[in-house]
Amino acid sequence: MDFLLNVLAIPKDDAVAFTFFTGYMAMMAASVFFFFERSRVDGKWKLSLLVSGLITFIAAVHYYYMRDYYLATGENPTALRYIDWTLTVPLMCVEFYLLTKVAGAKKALLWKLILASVWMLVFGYIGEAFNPEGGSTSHSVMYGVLSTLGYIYILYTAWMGEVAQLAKDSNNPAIEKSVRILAWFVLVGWAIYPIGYMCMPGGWLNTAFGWGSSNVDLFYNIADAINKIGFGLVVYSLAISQSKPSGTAAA
Ligand SMILES: *C/C=C(C)/C=C/C=C(C)/C=C/C1=C(C)CCCC1(C)C
Repeated sequence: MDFLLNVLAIPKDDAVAFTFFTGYMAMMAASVFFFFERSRVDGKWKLSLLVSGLITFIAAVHYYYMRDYYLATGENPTALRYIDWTLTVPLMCVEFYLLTKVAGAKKALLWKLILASVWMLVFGYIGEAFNPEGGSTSHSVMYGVLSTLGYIYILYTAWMGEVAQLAKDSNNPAIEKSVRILAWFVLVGWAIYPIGYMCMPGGWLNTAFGWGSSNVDLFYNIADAINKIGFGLVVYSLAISQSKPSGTAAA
């Protein structure tokens, strides 16, 4: 084990570095899986699977660099993190849109979700990147709250708003169920991110429990693996269940 950690340049007691490495591996493996399985689903599902693979692939590339950045500086790779999210969170909105398109989802819905996610991320970035030296509680709370407004909008849309309504109108129990599972991911899985955010200097969990800023990355890395791969797998199993079986003739 020591030798392995040496080869990977991961300090022995550094759980954060370890999650950067395993996160990278998991995202890469998931991408290969989604890209290959794309050929097994019916035409109308291929775009959804491509998007699933792009989400994990974009994350994999960022994890490769974030891991290096973290090992070299010992600091949070905040800019890389937010570039990753600014690309991948809107793509997760695209997944909602593609699933509800069968019930007539309009482009306007997609843009509203994308706008809300960009809102959420811009204020989250300001909160983290411009946190004054030593940390400021008022700064982190103010931008955390602003960011949360965008999060609540997405949450509302997925559970009670347009997305939920369209899923119902699809008259397809499988689509309704999948949209509901994705909504659960947004409610539970996405809620891990604000926990990480509050570990930065001056954040509530930092001042209350002394949780240091390396926990920011720990929470973000765990949340990313759950949400990005989880979202993709939900879409994948729906697509497989709605596709005609093929290749039985060869048996
Ligand atoms: C693949 C990446 C995903 C799904 C990232 C999601 C990020 C969030 C839901 C972040 C939310 C935040 C708040 C609700 C408040 C504090 C600042 C953020 C940006 C961490």
